[in-house]
Amino acid sequence: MCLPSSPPTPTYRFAVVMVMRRRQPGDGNTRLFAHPPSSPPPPASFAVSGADGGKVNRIVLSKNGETSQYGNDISQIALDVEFQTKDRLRFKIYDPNNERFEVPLKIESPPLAAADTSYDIEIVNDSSLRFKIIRKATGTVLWDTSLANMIFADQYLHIATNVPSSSVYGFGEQQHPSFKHNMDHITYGMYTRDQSPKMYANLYGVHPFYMCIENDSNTHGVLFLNSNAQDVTLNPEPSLTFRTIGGILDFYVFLGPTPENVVQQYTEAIGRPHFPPYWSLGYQLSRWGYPNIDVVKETVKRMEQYGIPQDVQYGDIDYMNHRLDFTYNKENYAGLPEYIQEMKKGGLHYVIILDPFLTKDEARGTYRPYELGEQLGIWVNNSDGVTPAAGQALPPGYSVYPDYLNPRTADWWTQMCVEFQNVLPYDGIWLDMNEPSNFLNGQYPGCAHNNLNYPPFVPRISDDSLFHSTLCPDSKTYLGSLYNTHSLLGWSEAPPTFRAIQEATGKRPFVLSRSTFVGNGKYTAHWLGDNHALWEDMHMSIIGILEFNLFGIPQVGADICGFYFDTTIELCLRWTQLGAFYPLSRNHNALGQKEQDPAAFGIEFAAIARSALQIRYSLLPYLYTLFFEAHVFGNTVARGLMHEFTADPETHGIDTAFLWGPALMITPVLQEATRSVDVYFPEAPWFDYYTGDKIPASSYKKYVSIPAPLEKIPLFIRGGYILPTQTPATRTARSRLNPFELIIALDEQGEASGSLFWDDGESIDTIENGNYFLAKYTYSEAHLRTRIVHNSYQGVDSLTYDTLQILGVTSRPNTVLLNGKNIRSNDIHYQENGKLTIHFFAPLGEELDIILQ
Ligand code: MIG
Repeated sequence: MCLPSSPPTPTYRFAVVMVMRRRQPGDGNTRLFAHPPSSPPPPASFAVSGADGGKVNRIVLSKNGETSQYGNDISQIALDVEFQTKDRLRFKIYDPNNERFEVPLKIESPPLAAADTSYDIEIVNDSSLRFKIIRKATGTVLWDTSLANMIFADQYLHIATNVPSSSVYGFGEQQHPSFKHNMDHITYGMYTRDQSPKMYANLYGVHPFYMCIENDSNTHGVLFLNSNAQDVTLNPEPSLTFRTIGGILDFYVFLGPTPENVVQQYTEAIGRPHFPPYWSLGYQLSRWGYPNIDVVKETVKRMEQYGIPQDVQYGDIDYMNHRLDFTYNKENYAGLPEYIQEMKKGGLHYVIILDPFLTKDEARGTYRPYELGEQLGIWVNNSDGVTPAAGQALPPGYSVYPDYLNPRTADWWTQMCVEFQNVLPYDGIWLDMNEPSNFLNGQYPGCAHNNLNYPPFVPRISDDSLFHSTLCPDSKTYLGSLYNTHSLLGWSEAPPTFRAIQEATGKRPFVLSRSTFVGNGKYTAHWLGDNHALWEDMHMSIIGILEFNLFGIPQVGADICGFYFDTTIELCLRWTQLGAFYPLSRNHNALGQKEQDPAAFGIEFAAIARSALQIRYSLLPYLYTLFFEAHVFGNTVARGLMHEFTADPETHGIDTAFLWGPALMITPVLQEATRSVDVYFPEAPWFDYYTGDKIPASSYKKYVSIPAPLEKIPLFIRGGYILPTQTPATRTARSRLNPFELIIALDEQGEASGSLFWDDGESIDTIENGNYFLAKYTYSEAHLRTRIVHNSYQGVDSLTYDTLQILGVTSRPNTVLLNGKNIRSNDIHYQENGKLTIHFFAPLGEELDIILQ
């Protein structure tokens, strides 16, 4: 078998010179042998050491062929295979004689090799030196590469592998037409870039992570931990070809076997998503180009007048003075601090934008953030390592770039943000332009001709340039040349910003970042960048949201109604309905475009927007519980249908619908002038969210046309689940005090289960400190029971339940007992479609016992 790769015929070989093998608990079933048995015996130097302890299998390879295409081949390289956990394997190919750049992301792994691993490795000592990773349970080969065909040169590293199926997802950040990848020789570049989403182009973040559903529906994931400019090609064999221009080949494989397990294992390694403040799950309103504070006030006011839910108002660069970080415009935005205080009283939160560049050209003595930073010497420097790199960005004059990889920079930034809280009492921070963006190509006076700025090979990235709209790769950061660290700058801005909000507000941070890298979800949310007000972009947003859930950044959304271009009423209406179900629900608009907040189009539009957002607000207890599970267990929040119905291949290609957790299916209208949606119903009981009607079993595994008049986004609840909800309000501060309801959607056995996580919504580390409430609900044999798993949040004492909605009930019960007492029959409503509504009153903090007889 021949591996598809480019170049197809390698001009060199590696030979095994040594295998070091250490015995370990997991050894029992691990194969490391020459295969096929008929192959010639290994060379004398091929030896297996029998030392005990340790968890690394090491093979050292030496090159015995010709120089590869781009020269500077490393003559000896090592492959370390680490059995990190039962379901996680790491293999790392590096230069054992010289240190090369490695991504500074700490992935913890136990000191001893894992026992009873779900994987095997196999190395075939023939001329192609195949290295395979095998799922033990099924024998499926998850990874299959020829080490002999690999290229490991100083500025060109190339490795290819067969993958067991073409249901491949992930790799970011790019825009592409389907969630499930097209594998017809498609190449994705990865290098952070200020780039409005454009098909196949490398965008703001870098996530070299993919997930693959094997043919028997087991699923695995793979991280290629590398931050250099790189690309990956998806080939029809199916296979993948990775090319990068630096660092090492460092791979982590996650065995799943379900898609959710893969993401749990991935986020266990790279860091679990942060737990967002409750208010940040409310509706967020933003725009670039509020000319002054009065327009902001009018906008907020008309939202209130129409009763449209809103929790967050943003300040884009308009609030700044001269677009300078840590300033505000005292003319156009006079009174902003007072207005923020007023918003807070009304339950609104204010999030400010900050950019990762500071002008060096303000008059001396007037711009302290720059002057202090200059004194501390904390900027990204030119190649000399001493003079600051000066680009041109939003502020007037030339700007310098904080090198957040430097701990002193991080401290300075934290301090600046904390001090600025005394000026503008913001609640959250929006990190823009942190790719980092520069309006020049390279800093002043341009990039020198050397092998960092002009490497022999440039991966498939826009403009074939490493410095287009950013700084020169030979610039120096704390951890070395930007050549290696460019895609990590935005990532490194996240922790000090997170810390700053904690220090400044004493509350749980909300940070929204444009540039992201592996592990960003621990600190930030993400929005999908500068999209366009086009129907196509609305569809693409679903793909982006599902992908970022795979990347461990579940709090993600796109600019609702579109950033560039003027939106249209119908598009904005449909997008508001869809956006009501983004994990991060934010309407944002570009400078110069006409207004598009949901109160801008008059009363009819406002009513429809209000009803969609009221559904969101009523479901927030369910959404918040999903975020709790994401933070603690690493689950996704928004997930593709294939996460839940992996064995149904039809779901693998669906990206026009998605789920919140396991139980709520969202099926938006994505086309103009369309009043129905073709909904695919995987095999499960489904109930219409609005009516409680049960979808007939004859519709399972079929596309069914569901009416979707303008005022409605079709939604379905999956039988077997219990969703906690709450009467909505226009602010979460108020909705959080309202009565709770349980929606109990029964499965075919008449059973359902679910849970509710609750806390004060804003304190730091409530989960870690145990200051929360957690209830589990189970319903079976017409009997609902609550088990309070944890009850240490006093705020629960004033909260109540007032309604149960049970879907899929076969007949009207004669009596309903609540903790042994009859519920008045007036409070029990049964509909012919099997929806039973029960009104009652019970404290949230006490266990419920409800029996239908
Ligand atoms: O050069 O701050 O993606 O959301 O409105 C534009 C102004 C800089 C880009 C962000 C966009 C934001 C805009 N920013």
